[in-house]
Amino acid sequence: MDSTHFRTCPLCEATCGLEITIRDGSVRRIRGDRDDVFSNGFICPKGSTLGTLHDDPDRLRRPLIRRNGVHVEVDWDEAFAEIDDRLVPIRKQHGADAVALYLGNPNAHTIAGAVFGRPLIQALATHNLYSASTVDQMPRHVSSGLLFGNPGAMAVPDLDRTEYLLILGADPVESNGSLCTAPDFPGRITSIRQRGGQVIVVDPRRSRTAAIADEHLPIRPGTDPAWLLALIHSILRDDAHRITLEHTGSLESLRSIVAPFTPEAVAGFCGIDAVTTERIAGELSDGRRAAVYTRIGTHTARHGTLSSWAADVLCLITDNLDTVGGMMWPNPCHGRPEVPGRAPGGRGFRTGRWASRVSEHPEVRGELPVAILAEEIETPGTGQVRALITVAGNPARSTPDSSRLTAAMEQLEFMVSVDIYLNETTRHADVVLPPPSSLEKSHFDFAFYGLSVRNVANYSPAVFTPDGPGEHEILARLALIISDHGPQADPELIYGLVTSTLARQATDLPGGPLEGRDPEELTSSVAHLDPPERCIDLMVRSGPYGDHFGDAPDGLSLEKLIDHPHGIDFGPLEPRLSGILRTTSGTIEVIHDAIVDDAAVLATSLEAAPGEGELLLVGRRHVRSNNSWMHNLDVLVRGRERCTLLVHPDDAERLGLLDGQQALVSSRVGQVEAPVEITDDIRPGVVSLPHGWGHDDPGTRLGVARTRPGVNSNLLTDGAVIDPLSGNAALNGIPVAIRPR
Ligand SMILES: Nc1nc2c(c(=O)[nH]1)N[C@H]1C(S)=C(S)[C@@H](COP(=O)(O)OP(=O)(O)OC[C@H]3O[C@@H](n4cnc5c(=O)[nH]c(N)nc54)[C@H](O)[C@@H]3O)O[C@H]1N2
Ligand SMILES: Nc1nc2c(c(=O)[nH]1)N[C@H]1C(S)=C(S)[C@@H](COP(=O)(O)OP(=O)(O)OC[C@H]3O[C@@H](n4cnc5c(=O)[nH]c(N)nc54)[C@H](O)[C@@H]3O)O[C@H]1N2
Ligand code: SF4
Ligand SMILES: [Mo]
Repeated sequence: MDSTHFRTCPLCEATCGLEITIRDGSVRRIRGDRDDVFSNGFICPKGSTLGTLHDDPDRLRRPLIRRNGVHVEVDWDEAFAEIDDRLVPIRKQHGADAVALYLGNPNAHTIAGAVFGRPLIQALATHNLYSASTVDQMPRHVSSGLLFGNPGAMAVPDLDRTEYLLILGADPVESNGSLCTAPDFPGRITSIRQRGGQVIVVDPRRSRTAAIADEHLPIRPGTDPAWLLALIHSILRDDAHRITLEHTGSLESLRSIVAPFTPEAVAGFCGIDAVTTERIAGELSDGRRAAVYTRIGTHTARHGTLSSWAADVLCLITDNLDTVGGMMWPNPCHGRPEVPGRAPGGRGFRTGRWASRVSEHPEVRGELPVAILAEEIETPGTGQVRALITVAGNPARSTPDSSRLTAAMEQLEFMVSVDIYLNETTRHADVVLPPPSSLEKSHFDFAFYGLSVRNVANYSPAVFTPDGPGEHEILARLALIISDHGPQADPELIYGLVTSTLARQATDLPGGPLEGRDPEELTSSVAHLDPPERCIDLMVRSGPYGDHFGDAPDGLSLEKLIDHPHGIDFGPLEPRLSGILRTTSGTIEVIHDAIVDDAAVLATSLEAAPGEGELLLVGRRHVRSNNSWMHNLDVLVRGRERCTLLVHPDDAERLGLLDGQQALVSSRVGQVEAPVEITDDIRPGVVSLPHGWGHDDPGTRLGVARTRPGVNSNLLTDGAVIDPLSGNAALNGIPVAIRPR
């Protein structure tokens, strides 16, 4: 007997609906759910592999303990007891900072990561908190924090209504989009053109996204902020009479920030001529609905925050921020409901409340840059990192100068990893705790409904029953061990804490729909549910579309979500600036010393024209890959080698490289050997290697990945190059030298 299950794909940010057919306890077929209110049947090659992932014999089902260098399977009690025996004493003897935590990307895709990571962070109370955010989107949190006082409120392009989309450093045809949740992003780009709009892609490589756009501008890597400032410069010069910035003085200060960045001055630096820059500035400001979308290529750069800030300021001065077809903010169903009549504003945004011990990098959102984790492990002294917990992360492949971090991990006194594979990172762990597979977990996209191009919601129950603890229980038990409650403590202690906090947030919101209600009434009405579901129900019922625990009986609840397996659509985005503003002034705050100073630093490099023979390394993604961790599925890795070094024919000739030949690529920090793929899709002077490969380390359990290992591009990226405003690593525009092997 077949049974059919509908669920949201948890693998990337696109949140596609899947239709999963089960027969005799295993997955027969996965296809796109045609009735999904948001994805309408769209699926990519990864979405259909959830069954293969679930069945992968290398996926860990039982905890591992490393004994004499070899990982052996143990039962859950033994694994938690080992952590209690070895981790707690380190913390007691050397203090809270001696234990570091690294949270990887899939935490944004699990309920456990969204809700039960917080108690673990609180229990650890360490300054050594790291995550994939500082090799990813932290610049955009900071620019949103500076401009709107709200680092969580990152504006997204209103894809379905814009008439002009300027994309910098993103390749959504491969990645399916990021910080912009839009299933079938490629289709939505094509629709912009079909309704008469234009799409411009700025990328050193003619990506597949560039190939379906109206225009491709092959910019020199690392120079986007200069070009964006030149666009602002051009608009202020021509259209200043139309621009109203609320803060008197902002316009003059903005003018002085962009003064050095004339379209002429940046032309040689960026590789985009002044006429083109002036034209794009004109198109952005001629009154059409336009959005400026920046992503990985611009964020993972030395001036990532400045780029992200400039992109939003461009939209602000052209009346394309918080307007239909411009950059807008979603109103997620689990978010804080808007309170009518409440004055906009809040406590503002601050970084640098503390600094890292060795290089004194400021904290940002409670985190330190992951690029400095290695030095915090290596450098002796009070606060030295002696133990590490990783949850859903592979920093040995995803962070810069990873050979240094790998060596540092060997030096740790103790390491725990919560992960489904024994890979390049978790092989260093003394204890590995495997959560259930995706199909054994329920799913709800806490992270992505706040970044989505429509306001939607979908809840997916688990398809299979796990035979071990859920990921939320693993995190809860870790938090209890850290806080010295021991390995046998009841995780209900943590669940209770989490739900009562959520309930109190709802009942304490001044003017909110549940103000004055008894938080215990709320928690007891969800008490019969599983812990993740209690949180979902609490949040959506108190949220903007919620049933408000009886006050709005037709409103949203978990039950209603369960009744709608294809999701619920709350409609297109609506202007809501006052709902997201948390600046102390209650207005958008454009000018900040940190921005002024960083633009001045950038201005000094405009003079330095590209050197003769310059070679800059950039990354790329492929639709059949997902960061470092889906290379163990034969269906995804079979076929043509994808971990290749893209080289322009002119460079290949100059360097004496032949197509298919191995090349030695070296940077300040390391060297790799990769096969050359000659293509005029890449700008001369730029080479590209994807990240997340290099699966030939000893001691891993990745039988398929090992046969197609590829090389680790983060052996070349330089941990010393960090955006000082956000702590984000620069992973693109890395100077390299190349020679044939
Ligand atoms: N050079 C270069 N480096 C990059 C990038 C780049 O563009 N270029 N991109 C950066 C970006 S954007 C990111 S987000 C980071 C990613 O950095 P990481 O998050 O450190 O790396 P991932 O490869 O996503 O590893 C995810 C890990 O989670 C495990 N996992 C998968 N599903 C689950 C689950 O449900 N629960 C648990 N507990 N574990 C799970 C996988 O086995 C894997 O070990 O890499 C960054 N690194
Ligand atoms: N298939 C697949 N999908 C994924 C992932 C994956 O690994 N594989 N990872 C997921 C994650 S964690 C994330 S964060 C997103 C990322 O999603 P995207 O931001 O779309 O990331 P990429 O596809 O790497 O595209 C980055 C582009 O930036 C270009 N670039 C490099 N340097 C520069 C520069 O200096 N300036 C400009 N303008 N462009 C530059 C590169 O050539 C590349 O085409 O994708 C997510 N989706
Ligand atoms: S695009 Fe992303 S969410 Fe959609 S099926 Fe592919 S991996 Fe899953
Ligand atoms: Mo990412």
